[in-house]
Amino acid sequence: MLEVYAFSTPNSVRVPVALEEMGLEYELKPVNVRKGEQKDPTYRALNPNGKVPVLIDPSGPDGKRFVLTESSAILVYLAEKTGKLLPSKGEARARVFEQIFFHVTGIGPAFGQAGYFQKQAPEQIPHALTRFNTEAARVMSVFDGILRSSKFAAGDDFTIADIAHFGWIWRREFAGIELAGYPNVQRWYDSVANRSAVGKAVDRVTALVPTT
Ligand SMILES: N[C@@H](CCC(=O)N[C@@H](CS)C(=O)NCC(=O)O)C(=O)O
Repeated sequence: MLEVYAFSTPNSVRVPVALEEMGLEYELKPVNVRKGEQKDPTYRALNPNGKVPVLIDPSGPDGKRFVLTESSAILVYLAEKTGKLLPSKGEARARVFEQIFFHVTGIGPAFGQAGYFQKQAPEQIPHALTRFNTEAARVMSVFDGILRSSKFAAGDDFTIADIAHFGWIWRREFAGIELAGYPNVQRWYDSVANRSAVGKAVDRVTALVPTT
């Protein structure tokens, strides 16, 4: 069975969402990033970058065990393995990659840094707060503009581009972002969050957080 090392985090949740949407069975292996388990040498043997998620496919390319890091690379791998949620050619495929790259170079870093400087930095740095809060709001406006004329992130159909965006927008509170000022993102978010596969993945990932 596929194994996913993950925690209740923006990048982790993307992988279970994809697996649920694709109808693949998987086992979730918790890595408590609050306790630093992602830095353990045994975990770093899977991901030298010391971050979640990691996917292990016992039947990877050429039928061999395959370990893959980077949530966006995992989304593409799973889409190509199953032939689902990624158009095979042309503009439709390019639009999916356009959105994934926009997410990983735009929304993801802006949200991550905004949240860090708001909530975790050892000192308040006004310029950093202004810089990353402004950038987080700006990229949300860009995404809202895209969704003004598009049902999903990369066109009329739900794809891995929507899954790529979902993680951080699900965890937007960390970056101090609210959907109130972004009506098209709100409409898109509700439609994605209400998908039964997405709900199942969110429930499974959320359950990884210890209650004691
Ligand atoms: N580009 C990586 C980012 C992974 C990442 O930043 N994961 C975070 C959780 S969302 C993490 O492991 N944080 C703990 C740490 O950085 O030590 C991916 O998409 O997989």
